[in-house]
Amino acid sequence: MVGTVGRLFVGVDLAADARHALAARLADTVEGRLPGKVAPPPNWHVTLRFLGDVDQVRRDRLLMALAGADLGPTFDMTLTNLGAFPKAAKAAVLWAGVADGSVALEVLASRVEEACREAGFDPEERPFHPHLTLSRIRPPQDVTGLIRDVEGFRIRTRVDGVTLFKSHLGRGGARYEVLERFELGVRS
Ligand code: 2AM
Repeated sequence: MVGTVGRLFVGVDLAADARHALAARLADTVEGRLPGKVAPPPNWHVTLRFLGDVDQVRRDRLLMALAGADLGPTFDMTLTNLGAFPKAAKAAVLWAGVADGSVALEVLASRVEEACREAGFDPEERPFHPHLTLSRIRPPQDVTGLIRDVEGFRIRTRVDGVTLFKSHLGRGGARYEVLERFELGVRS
């Protein structure tokens, strides 16, 4: 794409205490046993809208649209239990799920989607499944036992902003650069 500024997505960054709590839970239960390409804790986030390669004009329009959007109030979400896409018996993506707060996240994702459309992006057709990716597994594996071993945690954390990230893909794995953060509960 001409004039691309990179591969962008909008997500919810995880607060440091929740990041530490989840890392501790994994260390206590399945240390060293996560299969596939494991996402390091600094990379953990919940994607609200993946944009792919974006040109400068649309990036700037999106920054304006998100800055001017009413993204709604802050809210709490609870990270709980692991799951897998497409299914635990043949997992390609291992994730931590969202319990309380998943409806609020869905509403937030739809507000972000509105801003994306305002900025000229095509509508997102895929349904929103809030999740926090822990590992990408090729070829897929059965993670049923592993999911069971981690079960039973609840990590409550506040969602108070959304972040526009730039994804840098490299041989050492992905790195996510924060381009801009937009606070919830603030109307500009
Ligand atoms: P994932 O966590 O489910 O893999 C940065 O790559 C973020 O954008 C990740 O959270 C990833 O979701 C998401 N992402 C990457 N490629 C995507 C695609 N083609 N469609 C939707 N989401 C994608």
